[in-house]
Amino acid sequence: MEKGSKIYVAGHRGLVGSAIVRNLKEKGYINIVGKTHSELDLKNQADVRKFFEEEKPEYVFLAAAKVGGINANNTAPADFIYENLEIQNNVIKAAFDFKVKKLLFLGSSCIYPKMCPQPIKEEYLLSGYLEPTNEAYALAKIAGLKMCQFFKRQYGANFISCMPTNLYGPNDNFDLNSSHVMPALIRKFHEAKVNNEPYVEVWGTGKPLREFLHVDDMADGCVFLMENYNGEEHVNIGTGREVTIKKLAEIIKEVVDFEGELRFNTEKPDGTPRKLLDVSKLEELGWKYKIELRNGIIDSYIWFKENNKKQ
Ligand code: GFB
Repeated sequence: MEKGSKIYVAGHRGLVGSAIVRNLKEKGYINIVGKTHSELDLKNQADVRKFFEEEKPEYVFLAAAKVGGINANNTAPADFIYENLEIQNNVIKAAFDFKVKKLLFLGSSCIYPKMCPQPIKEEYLLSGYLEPTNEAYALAKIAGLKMCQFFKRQYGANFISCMPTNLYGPNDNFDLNSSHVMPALIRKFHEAKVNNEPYVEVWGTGKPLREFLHVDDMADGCVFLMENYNGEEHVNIGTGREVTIKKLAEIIKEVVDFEGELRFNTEKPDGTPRKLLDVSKLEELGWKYKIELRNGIIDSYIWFKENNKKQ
């Protein structure tokens, strides 16, 4: 990519897309295009094709998706599979037809089998059953990464994919029904502290292990791949480190400075027991994460307090 190349970041207002835009700007890219949902509905094929025909982006980061935490995924599987397939089909095919030079498709670590060996290597994809709570989203993402592979294999399109682990950071969704665990617990601990409540409810047993990557690190890794990687196989992006949900809750409790207790609600699902990415492929290519978990949580909490006030 040249510094003046026209780069379209699909989903530029979301957690992932906004971080990619920040990273591109920091690196001196000056010609970045974004469209809000009301300006361009990526589920509408005709509108997407018109946009590509008129704007002719040279590079595309496909960071637009219907996303959510365990509850949203588990309760709206039809919406998750259909909307994600629509968005990615429209953008990938338009990128191909209107001769985009390179596209990066973003997926998720939930594409891997529930019980696959840990840490998870890229090659473990499709070696077993998926985790039921996010099967719909995972199937859409698997279709997207395979579609990129097949456009590369059949037509030589330079479409690559990366699979980030659980992400968090500025512009996250802090809605308690649809969010991921990190923003949910930041909000819960903050509100419990402000309201002097005796405890915070944590879903599940607290035993599942998760790996968390700050979205600024993820964005840096995505731009690195766009600049340096042209392979057919997708690439994992993560830290290679994991914590239990209980430990995560304890760290957030400390950061927020809440003095009450944790209560685990085992009526709520745990989801997959463990999903730790093997990030050796990306490290061998020359990229590694920088933001340690506690510092990232402090950063997210500051962002939440500032933006919560504005609402
Ligand atoms: O982040 P999360 O919603 O998604 O939940 P997944 C992770 C773990 O945190 C689960 C527990 O074991 C939850 O039960 N947890 C504890 C909570 N308290 C809470 C809470 O207040 N809210 C939430 N949301 N969780 C998602 C997938 O799975 O991961 C998506 O559904 C995507 O497809 C995403 O891949 C990265 O890590 O279980």
